[in-house]
Amino acid sequence: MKILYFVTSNKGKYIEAEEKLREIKNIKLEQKRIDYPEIQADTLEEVVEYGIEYLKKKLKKPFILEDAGLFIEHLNGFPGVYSAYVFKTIGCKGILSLLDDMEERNAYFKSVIGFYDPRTNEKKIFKGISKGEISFEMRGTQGFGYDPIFIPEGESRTFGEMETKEKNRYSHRGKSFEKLASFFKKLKIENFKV
Ligand code: ITT
Repeated sequence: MKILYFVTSNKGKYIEAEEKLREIKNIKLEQKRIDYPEIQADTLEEVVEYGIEYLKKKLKKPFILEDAGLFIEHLNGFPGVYSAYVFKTIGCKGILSLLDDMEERNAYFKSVIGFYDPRTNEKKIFKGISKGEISFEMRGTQGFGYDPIFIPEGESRTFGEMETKEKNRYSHRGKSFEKLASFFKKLKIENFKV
C-alpha cells in the first residue's frame, strides 16, 4: 500500500477525495496538515503551482494539494480566487445578500489539483468544473463552505442537501479526482515508487 499525502486543512475535502480514490486499492490517501502560502494570484492554477514548488522542498513522498473556488457570473466571477477569505468574512449569508433577489444566479465551482512525485519529479495538474446556480436561501447541513447555497445543474437540491457520494457525482472535486484516479489507473503501480 502506497501513501499519497493530501495537503489540506479541510477535512471535508479529504472525505470527498478519499471517496473517489477508494477504488484504487494500492493507494492510501492521508490528510497532511502543513501550511503553505496561498498566494494572491489571478487563477487557481497559479496558487497550485506555487504550492507545489513550496511543498516539494518539504515532502519526501508523493503529494497532492487542491485549490477550489466559487465563481458567480453576475458578480464577474467573484469570489473566485478569494473564496476562502470571502467565506471567512461574509460567508454564505453575505453572498446571498450581494445577489439580493437577482434572477440571474448562474455560478460554477472549479477545482484544481496539483500532484507531485519527488522521486520522479513528475508534476501533473487535474481540473474539474461544476456548473449550477446560487439558491435563494441556505439549505442543508452536509458538506462544507458554500455547499448550502450551490445547486448543481440538473438538480433542485443544494450540495448541502447531498451525501458525499452524490455530491461527488456532480461536483468540481468529483470530476478533478476522477481524472486523478484515471491517471493512477494508467500508471503502472510498480512505477509509483514511495
Ligand atoms: P485548503 O487547506 O485545502 O486550502 P480551504 O478550505 O482553504 O482548504 P480552498 O482555498 O480550496 O480550501 O477553498 C476556498 C473556499 O471555497 C473555502 O472557503 C472553501 O470552504 C470553499 N469551497 C471549496 N470547495 C468547496 C466545495 O466543494 N463546496 C463548498 N465550498 C467549497
